[in-house]
Amino acid sequence: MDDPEVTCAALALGSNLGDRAAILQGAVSALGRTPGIEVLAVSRVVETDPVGGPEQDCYLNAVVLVRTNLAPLQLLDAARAVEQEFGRVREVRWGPRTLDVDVLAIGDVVLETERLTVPHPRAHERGFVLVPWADVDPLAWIPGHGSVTELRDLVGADGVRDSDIVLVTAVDGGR
Ligand code: A4P
Ligand code: MG
Repeated sequence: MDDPEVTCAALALGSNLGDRAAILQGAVSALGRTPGIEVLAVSRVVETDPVGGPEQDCYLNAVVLVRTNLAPLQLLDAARAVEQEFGRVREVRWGPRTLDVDVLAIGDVVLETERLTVPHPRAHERGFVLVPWADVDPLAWIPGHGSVTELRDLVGADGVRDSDIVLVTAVDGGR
């Protein structure tokens, strides 16, 4: 952590198409293989009712904490590269997807550009984000909105259920 450009970031994973658990685990591993990203921890996996969009199946959601020396837009590009690896096709906004990787927060960075808004503009109001985020980082803070744990308690966990799926930070560690 001597490098002043290294920051911690939180990424949200969501999947509601295909082998959702395998896809989430593959995404964690792919993030860990990305140069400039180190996976620090992964939340428990929750099964969640879809929010918005067309009628669609339930999601699995999780939150990953990483340490990175990538600039914010590079981190977004890395997230999108991982989505692509799992065949993500964007057709309908908020529609079903094999994998969604969103940037929730990057340290205390606040920025709004055409391609990237940080913190994620809807993270503070979504149980499917706040429940796993508070689980993996109870002291997390969303700039401009407050404590993730307090926001989770405020928003509640309607439509968010525990699953027995456990993700690990590295499945192919050392290989
Ligand atoms: N973008 C801007 N800021 C960010 C950011 N912080 N992280 C831009 C990621 N992307 C960001 O995203 C649309 C555009 O947002 C991109 O061009 C990117 O440059 P997308 O991933 O292409 O499309 P999307 O995910 O369908 O749209 P959006 O608005 O990101 O949707 P959300 O807010 O991610 O919601 N219900 C449950 N239960 N679980 C879910 O995971 N996910 C969604 C998607 C809806 N309902 C859900 C879930
Ligand atoms: Mg998205």
